[in-house]
Amino acid sequence: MMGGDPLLSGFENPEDFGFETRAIRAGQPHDQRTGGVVTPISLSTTFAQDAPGSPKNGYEYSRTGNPTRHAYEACVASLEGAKYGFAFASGLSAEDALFRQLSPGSQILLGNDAYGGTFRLIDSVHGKKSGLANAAVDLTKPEQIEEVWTPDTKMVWLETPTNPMLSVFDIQAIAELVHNLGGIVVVDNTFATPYLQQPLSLGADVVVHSATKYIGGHSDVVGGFVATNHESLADDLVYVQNAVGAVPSPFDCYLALRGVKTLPVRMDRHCENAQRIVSLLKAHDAVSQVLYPGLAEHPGHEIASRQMKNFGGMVSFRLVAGQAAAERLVTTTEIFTLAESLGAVESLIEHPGVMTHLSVAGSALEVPDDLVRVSVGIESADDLVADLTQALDQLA
Ligand code: P1T
Repeated sequence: MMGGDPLLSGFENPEDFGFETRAIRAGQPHDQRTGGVVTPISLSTTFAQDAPGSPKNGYEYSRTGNPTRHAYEACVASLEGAKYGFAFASGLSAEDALFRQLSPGSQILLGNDAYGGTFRLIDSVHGKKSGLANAAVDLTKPEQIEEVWTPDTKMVWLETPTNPMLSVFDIQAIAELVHNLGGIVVVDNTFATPYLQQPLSLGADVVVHSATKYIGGHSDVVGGFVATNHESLADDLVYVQNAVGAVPSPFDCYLALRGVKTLPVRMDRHCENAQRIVSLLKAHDAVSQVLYPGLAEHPGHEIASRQMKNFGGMVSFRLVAGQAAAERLVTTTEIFTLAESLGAVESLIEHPGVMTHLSVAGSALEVPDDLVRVSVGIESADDLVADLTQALDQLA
């Protein structure tokens, strides 16, 4: 999103409005021709020009720029408090655009818990094939960054809360330290969303999302997003977005834009329902440990209370009876559907060790095999509690 859509006007200063208003209106002024209040799905792949190289209204080719995509980019950038936002075809292609900014031989420091696909992209695609080095760091101890920092280290990549262990890292402390060392900090804000956490305001340089999750919110669109306030990085990102071409379709942008309008109300309910699930899990004998930043005993609780508005809809837990129990439990729920992904209205349950995090097996990011992760949806909390209770009771 470099500049607005000249055909749309109004709501030019989204920063004057609250988050909930921006979620519905930022980047989405009424259509001047029809008065339509919903951003049109702009399907045209190409746009008429007045003279060679002089597009009529700033658009020339839909990979380079598309009105529906620009509306969506302006909206999510505004929610992240960013000047620049770029939509990608998936979370991983958004991440890829950032890794492409680093020259071969550079090193990325990575939190020691992250989505398995992110690790695979860093370690296998950009590591073994394109010469980027990586090292995993326990970012709950930011001082460890200094210990492993080399002249080639350029970027610290972190999720907070992390997927799937729900660890919490202090964005402000890490950003200060990394800036002193001359690097940049990227925060994957997928679990928290901009409603609960604003990494750029805490000093992060870049925010990345799997928009497939809470931003879309309905399990019907795969997408990714990058937001930043750095102009030169924005120039490089817009270049890669066009030159590589991993852009979402206009319909995907429409779905994500439609989904993000309800992000605040969905997140409030996700957090409430997660709290109910956490209480159930804490009280159940089959559960050995509950991982949720909202718990007072969570090691990151104090940081999360400071840097998040609430604790989110993701909950992980470990089972007394180990891996077999975890694999059985995930097949005995009815409302919690056994599936990968997260962040949508429906509740999902999964076994990270053999599903979303299989690609970290044997690495510093390996996850315990007795771990179960739930994405708590916005169904009736009573139904969710009853469903998980009957499944846990079967383990007795
Ligand atoms: O799936 P995709 O839209 O490409 O996004 C990748 C991604 C990036 N970052 C985080 C924190 C993620 O959780 C994901 C995708 N995660 C899952 C599919 C999952 O079930 O954990």
